[in-house]
Amino acid sequence: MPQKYKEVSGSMSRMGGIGWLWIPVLLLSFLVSVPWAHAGDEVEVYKSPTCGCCAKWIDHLKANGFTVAVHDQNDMAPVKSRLGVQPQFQSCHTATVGGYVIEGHVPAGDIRRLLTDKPDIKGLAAPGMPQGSPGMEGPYKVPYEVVAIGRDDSARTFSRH
Ligand SMILES: [Cu+2]
Repeated sequence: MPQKYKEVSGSMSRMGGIGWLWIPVLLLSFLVSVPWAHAGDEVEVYKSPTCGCCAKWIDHLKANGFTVAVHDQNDMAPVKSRLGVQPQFQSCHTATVGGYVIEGHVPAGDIRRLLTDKPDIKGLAAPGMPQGSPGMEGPYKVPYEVVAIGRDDSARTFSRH
Protein backbone atom coordinates (compact mmCIF):
# COMPACT_ATOMS: atom_id res chain seq x y z
CA MET A 1 0.00 0.00 0.00
CA PRO A 2 2.65 2.60 0.91
CA GLN A 3 4.33 1.74 -2.39
CA LYS A 4 1.23 2.67 -4.33
CA TYR A 5 0.82 6.01 -2.51
CA LYS A 6 4.36 6.93 -3.47
CA GLU A 7 3.67 6.20 -7.10
CA VAL A 8 0.55 8.37 -7.18
CA SER A 9 2.14 11.32 -5.43
CA GLY A 10 5.15 10.99 -7.71
CA SER A 11 3.08 11.31 -10.86
CA MET A 12 1.11 14.19 -9.33
CA SER A 13 4.22 16.22 -8.68
CA ARG A 14 5.56 15.54 -12.17
CA MET A 15 2.35 17.02 -13.54
CA GLY A 16 2.42 19.88 -11.06
CA GLY A 17 4.38 22.24 -13.30
CA ILE A 18 1.76 22.51 -16.02
CA GLY A 19 -1.22 21.12 -14.13
CA TRP A 20 -2.72 24.56 -13.51
CA LEU A 21 -3.12 25.08 -17.25
CA TRP A 22 -5.97 22.59 -17.17
CA ILE A 23 -8.01 24.58 -14.69
CA PRO A 24 -9.49 27.13 -17.16
CA VAL A 25 -9.99 24.37 -19.72
CA LEU A 26 -11.91 22.26 -17.23
CA LEU A 27 -13.96 25.22 -16.05
CA LEU A 28 -14.86 26.14 -19.60
CA SER A 29 -15.85 22.62 -20.57
CA PHE A 30 -17.95 22.40 -17.40
CA LEU A 31 -19.82 25.60 -18.27
CA VAL A 32 -20.42 24.45 -21.84
CA SER A 33 -21.63 21.04 -20.74
CA VAL A 34 -24.17 22.26 -18.16
CA PRO A 35 -27.38 22.23 -20.20
CA TRP A 36 -29.06 25.15 -18.44
CA ALA A 37 -26.09 27.50 -18.56
CA HIS A 38 -26.88 29.26 -21.82
CA ALA A 39 -27.01 32.94 -22.61
CA GLY A 40 -30.12 35.05 -22.18
CA ASP A 41 -31.17 33.29 -19.00
CA GLU A 42 -31.07 36.29 -16.72
CA VAL A 43 -34.59 37.11 -15.57
CA GLU A 44 -35.26 40.65 -14.39
CA VAL A 45 -38.03 40.52 -11.81
CA TYR A 46 -40.01 43.55 -10.62
CA LYS A 47 -42.00 43.04 -7.43
CA SER A 48 -43.17 44.85 -4.37
CA PRO A 49 -40.70 44.53 -1.47
CA THR A 50 -43.28 42.75 0.71
CA CYS A 51 -44.53 40.19 -1.82
CA GLY A 52 -43.93 36.72 -0.35
CA CYS A 53 -45.29 34.66 -3.25
CA CYS A 54 -43.10 36.68 -5.63
CA ALA A 55 -40.02 35.69 -3.60
CA LYS A 56 -41.11 32.05 -3.71
CA TRP A 57 -41.54 32.24 -7.50
CA ILE A 58 -37.99 33.67 -7.74
CA ASP A 59 -36.75 30.66 -5.71
CA HIS A 60 -38.56 28.39 -8.18
CA LEU A 61 -36.76 30.05 -11.11
CA LYS A 62 -33.37 29.76 -9.40
CA ALA A 63 -34.03 26.10 -8.57
CA ASN A 64 -34.62 25.59 -12.29
CA GLY A 65 -31.33 27.12 -13.39
CA PHE A 66 -32.32 30.73 -14.06
CA THR A 67 -30.27 33.68 -12.89
CA VAL A 68 -32.53 36.31 -11.38
CA ALA A 69 -32.04 40.04 -10.84
CA VAL A 70 -34.65 41.38 -8.43
CA HIS A 71 -35.92 44.96 -8.54
CA ASP A 72 -38.14 45.92 -5.61
CA GLN A 73 -40.77 48.49 -6.59
CA ASN A 74 -43.16 50.23 -4.24
CA ASP A 75 -45.51 50.90 -7.13
CA MET A 76 -45.88 48.18 -9.74
CA ALA A 77 -48.34 50.09 -11.95
CA PRO A 78 -45.68 52.09 -13.85
CA VAL A 79 -43.68 48.90 -14.48
CA LYS A 80 -46.71 47.12 -15.94
CA SER A 81 -47.64 50.05 -18.12
CA ARG A 82 -44.04 50.51 -19.34
CA LEU A 83 -43.87 46.83 -20.30
CA GLY A 84 -47.38 46.88 -21.77
CA VAL A 85 -49.04 44.34 -19.49
CA GLN A 86 -52.78 44.94 -19.90
CA PRO A 87 -55.12 44.59 -16.89
CA GLN A 88 -56.61 41.25 -18.04
CA PHE A 89 -53.16 39.63 -17.82
CA GLN A 90 -51.97 41.18 -14.59
CA SER A 91 -50.71 39.39 -11.51
CA CYS A 92 -48.31 40.31 -8.70
CA HIS A 93 -44.79 40.37 -10.16
CA THR A 94 -43.66 41.29 -13.67
CA ALA A 95 -40.45 39.98 -15.25
CA THR A 96 -38.49 40.22 -18.47
CA VAL A 97 -36.22 37.65 -20.09
CA GLY A 98 -34.87 37.34 -23.63
CA GLY A 99 -36.98 40.29 -24.83
CA TYR A 100 -40.22 38.78 -23.47
CA VAL A 101 -42.47 39.86 -20.62
CA ILE A 102 -43.39 37.27 -18.00
CA GLU A 103 -46.37 38.22 -15.85
CA GLY A 104 -47.18 36.33 -12.67
CA HIS A 105 -46.58 32.76 -11.55
CA VAL A 106 -45.52 31.25 -14.88
CA PRO A 107 -43.72 27.90 -14.39
CA ALA A 108 -40.00 27.80 -15.27
CA GLY A 109 -40.63 25.05 -17.83
CA ASP A 110 -42.92 27.35 -19.83
CA ILE A 111 -40.28 30.11 -19.81
CA ARG A 112 -37.72 27.56 -21.00
CA ARG A 113 -40.00 26.52 -23.86
CA LEU A 114 -40.61 30.17 -24.75
CA LEU A 115 -36.86 30.86 -24.92
CA THR A 116 -36.30 27.74 -27.04
CA ASP A 117 -39.19 28.23 -29.49
CA LYS A 118 -38.88 32.04 -29.66
CA PRO A 119 -42.43 32.75 -30.90
CA ASP A 120 -43.21 36.29 -32.09
CA ILE A 121 -45.26 37.30 -29.05
CA LYS A 122 -45.04 39.86 -26.27
CA GLY A 123 -44.70 37.26 -23.55
CA LEU A 124 -46.45 34.92 -21.14
CA ALA A 125 -48.86 35.50 -18.29
CA ALA A 126 -50.47 33.50 -15.52
CA PRO A 127 -53.21 36.06 -14.78
CA GLY A 128 -54.33 36.46 -11.18
CA MET A 129 -52.73 34.31 -8.53
CA PRO A 130 -53.55 30.67 -9.35
CA GLN A 131 -53.44 28.43 -6.27
CA GLY A 132 -50.87 25.67 -6.73
CA SER A 133 -48.77 27.51 -9.31
CA PRO A 134 -45.02 27.90 -8.61
CA GLY A 135 -44.71 30.22 -5.61
CA MET A 136 -48.40 29.73 -4.77
CA GLU A 137 -48.09 26.25 -3.32
CA GLY A 138 -50.66 25.49 -0.66
CA PRO A 139 -53.23 23.00 0.52
CA TYR A 140 -54.96 22.83 -2.85
CA LYS A 141 -54.35 23.43 -6.53
CA VAL A 142 -56.69 24.87 -9.13
CA PRO A 143 -56.25 24.24 -12.85
CA TYR A 144 -54.88 27.32 -14.60
CA GLU A 145 -53.67 28.41 -18.00
CA VAL A 146 -50.53 30.18 -19.02
CA VAL A 147 -51.48 32.63 -21.73
CA ALA A 148 -49.33 33.69 -24.67
CA ILE A 149 -49.80 37.46 -25.02
CA GLY A 150 -49.70 38.52 -28.65
CA ARG A 151 -48.01 41.71 -29.81
CA ASP A 152 -51.56 43.04 -30.31
CA ASP A 153 -52.49 41.96 -26.75
CA SER A 154 -54.49 39.01 -28.01
CA ALA A 155 -54.51 35.95 -25.77
CA ARG A 156 -54.06 32.31 -26.65
CA THR A 157 -53.38 29.28 -24.49
CA PHE A 158 -49.69 28.50 -24.13
CA SER A 159 -50.04 25.69 -21.58
CA ARG A 160 -52.46 24.20 -19.08
CA HIS A 161 -51.50 23.17 -15.56
CU1 LIG B 1 -47.97 36.13 -6.47
